[in-house]
Amino acid sequence: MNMILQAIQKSAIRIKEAIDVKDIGYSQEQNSSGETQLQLDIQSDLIIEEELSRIEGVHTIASEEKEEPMVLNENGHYFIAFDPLDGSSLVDVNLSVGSIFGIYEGAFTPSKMVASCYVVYGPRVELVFADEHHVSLYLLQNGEFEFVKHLHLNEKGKIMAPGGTQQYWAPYHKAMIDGFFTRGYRLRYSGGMVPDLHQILLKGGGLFSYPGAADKPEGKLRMLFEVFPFAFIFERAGGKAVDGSARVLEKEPRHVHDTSPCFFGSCDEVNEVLSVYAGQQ
Ligand code: AFP
Repeated sequence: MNMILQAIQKSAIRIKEAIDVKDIGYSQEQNSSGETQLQLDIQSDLIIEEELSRIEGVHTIASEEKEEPMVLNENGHYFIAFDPLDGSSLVDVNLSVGSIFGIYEGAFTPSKMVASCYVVYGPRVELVFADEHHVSLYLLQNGEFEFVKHLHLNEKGKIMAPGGTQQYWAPYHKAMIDGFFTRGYRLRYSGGMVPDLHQILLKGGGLFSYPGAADKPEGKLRMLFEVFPFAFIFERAGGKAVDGSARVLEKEPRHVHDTSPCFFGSCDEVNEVLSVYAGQQ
């Protein structure tokens, strides 16, 4: 597992360098050698693939940037699913983005998940790694990720990150979100799930929601690449992660790119989601 964490740290440093170059995002320009310049999220995908393919213990990888999983080592036993650069559209407007990893033993199924990790590329580069025992925060300092502290969620928070297109929200969902704001919760939504969930974790609580809605009944966020890794982290930090009626880690995607409605947060807020949604069943 240490080799995987080191490979993720090396990838993060290389992706940060890629983000910092002048020509970013959706350029299709040709460089001086006549090669087409790659988009940042595809560049990030290749960086991670390169670093993970050096580890014999990694059997299969799956990327949000690729249609199908890729077998690297038949003798390996780790299965790693990742979103190389979530929110890449935000780089152009200089907002924080992130990389997300879910680490499994033997198969891409929540019951086989043994660790998860994400990196935030913001004013600083931070990494959060969760295993069975801890949720640990690391800060990139002088080319090294230094351990900072273990993260825990309080029972209740103060911030709200409500995703999805409001005009398509179910009326009971809108009433619930309005209810939180009426009780003084602060709006903290950037459009990037990594910095938004990172803020809730570091501030000790609150609620991130991306519900099913009229335009996207199954939500927008992908179970394997986005939802399961954060669910693993939030549960180990003492919070909850549900789809409105059940733990998201009890779901089985039929296809690697399947999405799910999702709610992450401290217990008090997620319990309110469960009771509001139960009233609609
Ligand atoms: P992009 O990768 O297309 O920028 O989407 C980012 C994201 O996957 C996630 O990070 C956000 O929470 C969510 O989508 C934002 O979705 P909306 O734009 O519908 O609010």
